[in-house]
Amino acid sequence: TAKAQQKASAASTSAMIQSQPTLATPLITDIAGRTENSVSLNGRWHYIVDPYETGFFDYRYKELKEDNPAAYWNDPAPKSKTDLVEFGWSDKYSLMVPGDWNHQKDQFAFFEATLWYQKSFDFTRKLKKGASKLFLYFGAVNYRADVYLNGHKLGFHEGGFTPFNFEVPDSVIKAHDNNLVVRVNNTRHKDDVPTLNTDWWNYGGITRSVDLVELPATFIQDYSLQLTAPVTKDAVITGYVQLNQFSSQSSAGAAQTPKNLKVQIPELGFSKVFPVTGERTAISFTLPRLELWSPDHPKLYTVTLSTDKDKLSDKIGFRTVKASGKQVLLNGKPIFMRGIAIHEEIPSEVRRAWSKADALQLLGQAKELGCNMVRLAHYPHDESMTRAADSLGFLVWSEIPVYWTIDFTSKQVYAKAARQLREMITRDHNRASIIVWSVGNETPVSPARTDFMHQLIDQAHQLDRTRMVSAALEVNYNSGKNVNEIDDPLGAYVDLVAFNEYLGWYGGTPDKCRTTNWATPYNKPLFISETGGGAKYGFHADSLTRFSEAYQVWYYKELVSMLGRMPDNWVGMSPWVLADFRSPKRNNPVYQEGWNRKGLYSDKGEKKAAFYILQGYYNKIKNEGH
Ligand code: GCB
Repeated sequence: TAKAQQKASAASTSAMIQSQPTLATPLITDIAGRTENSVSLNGRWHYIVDPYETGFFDYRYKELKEDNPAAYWNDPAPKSKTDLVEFGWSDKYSLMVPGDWNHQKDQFAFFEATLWYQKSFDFTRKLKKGASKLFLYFGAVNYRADVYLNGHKLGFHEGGFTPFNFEVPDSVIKAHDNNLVVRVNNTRHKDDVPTLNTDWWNYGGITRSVDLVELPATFIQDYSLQLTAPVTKDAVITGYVQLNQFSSQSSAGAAQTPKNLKVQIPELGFSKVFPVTGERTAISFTLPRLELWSPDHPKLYTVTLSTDKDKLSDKIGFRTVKASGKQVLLNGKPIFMRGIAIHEEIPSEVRRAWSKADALQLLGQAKELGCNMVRLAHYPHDESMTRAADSLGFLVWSEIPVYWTIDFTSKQVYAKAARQLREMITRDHNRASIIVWSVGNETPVSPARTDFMHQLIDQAHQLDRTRMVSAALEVNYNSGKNVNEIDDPLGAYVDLVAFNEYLGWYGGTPDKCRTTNWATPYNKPLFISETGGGAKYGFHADSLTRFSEAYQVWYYKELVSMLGRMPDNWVGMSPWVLADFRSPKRNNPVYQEGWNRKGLYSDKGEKKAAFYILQGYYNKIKNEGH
């Protein structure tokens, strides 16, 4: 069929793009657990602002050859005093990594172009040369990164919110004065993911950590350990451990491949050895007396994986989650999601969040609101966020930035979306907190879009069969009907039918909620992935006045009474949004000034009056046992 063909060609496009040598090598899971052999490259980096791409193209706008001395990735030191050099690095021009460039200097507030980063570093090998591999790992760079070490191009990566790594050849690294240069470009393009138009700030730069990681030649590339079933008797854990390379016993490289893999959970006195059966070894074992992970009891176990060559540790929580009929079952019991949507931003400092401290601040605010769930909108957040959610006991919705009107007819765009999906899942598929992978937000219904989204859903299911897959759908909430049906055709493929509604904010006033009801024809759990209205903190007027705190209070009060009439498959919500956030689309000069004001916290962290309405509601339903 046409669909199958489209599917096959999308898959082969993505396979082709993946195998291009200039792209990142397969992602390594659990860089956080590899600290022993890794060197952080965070800190001050030099920069050059290059809106004309002078460091990349010659004056005829042809890409500079790798060894051209005018290319910014090469050493700018003149060889003799007659040499003409028109670029260089100076401490006078430096930026912190990680960190978006926008907040670091006023001149970069609106910058959307190319900026080059440079760092010199020394490197002391810890493992034996020839018996180890070296990788450069980037937590995220928005949007495109071209990475050069000592004049040699390691590769490039596109996508601003997912990690990537490049192998560093032994021939390239030096003991002293390594010259690492990254060309970062955050220009928006129609055929990127996200596309030209979003309701958030396009922060640019090396926004997450950079590490140089040394691993044994044969190392543990990826693993997944999940509680499968049953949860009442002995817990069954299944999954896999994947090595970066495997040589069958008959081939020449046999000596490279470890024979066994060991899985240990010291706290449970568990230790088991599995024979390595290929690049990916299936793992299955039972654990008596396992304490399950849940928001009320976010129990994590230190799990150690080792071969005779490699060893790593991770902190993993074990739980099951699935959509079943009208409910979402966590560890076999129905759960209700008291959620909130969060952007990856520290609004008081007008910057991207990235650190553990940032994650604790945002999740701490969500805790105070009474939440047990967060929707990480609209792109994967830093790994410190999902790790903090694991340890604090939040359920997490994690999403790729397939947002609004990306080009659903393009195979290249599909490949970009699919790669980000794979990177998101590979990084975080051992986080107990994550219960939903979302493949997008408010995508406009059309046959091309539904095929595109359906393929992403299939791919997410293939990559991870242990979690729900969803997408935030749109619904016409101004239809005037008293039952609004969430009947988007994508509902047939998602596990959780999720929709955004702004009844009483976009069009009409909140009293519209009094006559509106919600339903879906799909026999699946129903989730409100967004709802909210704006208010400027400290603006007090009557409740009919837009942007007043009283209007937002009214919105939330009407919402709460409407929720009393939700159908019995309603399993929770994540209102929009935790805190005011920067958006170039919000230009009311009195109340917005470049901020989306739908936060329950202001940009300074003050609680708006509506905060207490939602908090009161969450506390009430929690006390009722939800
Ligand atoms: C939405 C979008 C979200 C916007 C929000 C708004 O539906 O999903 O990204 O920020 O509405 O405030 O309009």
